[in-house]
Amino acid sequence: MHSVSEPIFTSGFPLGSSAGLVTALEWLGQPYRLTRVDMLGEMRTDAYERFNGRVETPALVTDKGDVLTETMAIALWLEGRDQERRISFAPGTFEADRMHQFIAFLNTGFTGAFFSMWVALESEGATEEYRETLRAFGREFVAKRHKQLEAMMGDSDYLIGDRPTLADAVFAGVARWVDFHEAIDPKDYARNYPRIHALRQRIEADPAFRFAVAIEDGEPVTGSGAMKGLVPLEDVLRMTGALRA
Ligand SMILES: N[C@@H](CCC(=O)N[C@@H](CS)C(=O)NCC(=O)O)C(=O)O
Repeated sequence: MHSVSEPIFTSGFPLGSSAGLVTALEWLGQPYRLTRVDMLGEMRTDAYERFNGRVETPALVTDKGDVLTETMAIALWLEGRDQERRISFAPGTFEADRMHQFIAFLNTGFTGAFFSMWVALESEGATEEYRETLRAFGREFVAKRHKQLEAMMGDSDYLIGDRPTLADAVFAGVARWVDFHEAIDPKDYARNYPRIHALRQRIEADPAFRFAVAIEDGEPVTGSGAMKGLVPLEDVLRMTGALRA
């Protein structure tokens, strides 16, 4: 592995959960770079599989050149570098424990609830009946997880207290999937999940999240200034030893 000057994080598109941690990187304000990953195209290569054996985003190349995958591991890596506690809380506090609890729920039960809907979309050759079964299963689970998350939330502006943290970032990356999959009737969304609805509106209007989405969409954008440049995926694969040519 080669040492790199700043950590490099993936922005997986379309609609990657990575947008959540890009938002967190913007809130954190420490120098980083991004590499855009087309999950429907350039992610499907042997080199990418050597980079991340699960063939997924997100992934982080640390400042030491190591490759770290899995949302929760990357969130913990960021937390460890957040000495000013911009996006996390002091270790050992109840707020820190609550933040971990939210991140764990969001990254497992909440994210997983959409799984069958992604399968319905992507399974080639499936019958319409099979797809509808998957979608119906997904709608049921998405509603269940929304109900549970709504009950876990308090009346503060963000998931824990009055400022955004890593938990809100992880939330923002996946909460938008509900629209894409039409998993919950828009009429029911604000009425049944008012806290979730309000949190989404707050974060989706935040310049950090808007930056993350613009990067996903390939639009020229500056952001907070912490993002020091886009690196072609090929360069990232080469510098990590995944591309051997
Ligand atoms: N457990 C992983 C899951 C990551 C994940 O599901 N990534 C999705 C995008 S949000 C992906 O890469 N999907 C492509 C695929 O599965 O083919 C994590 O939390 O980081």
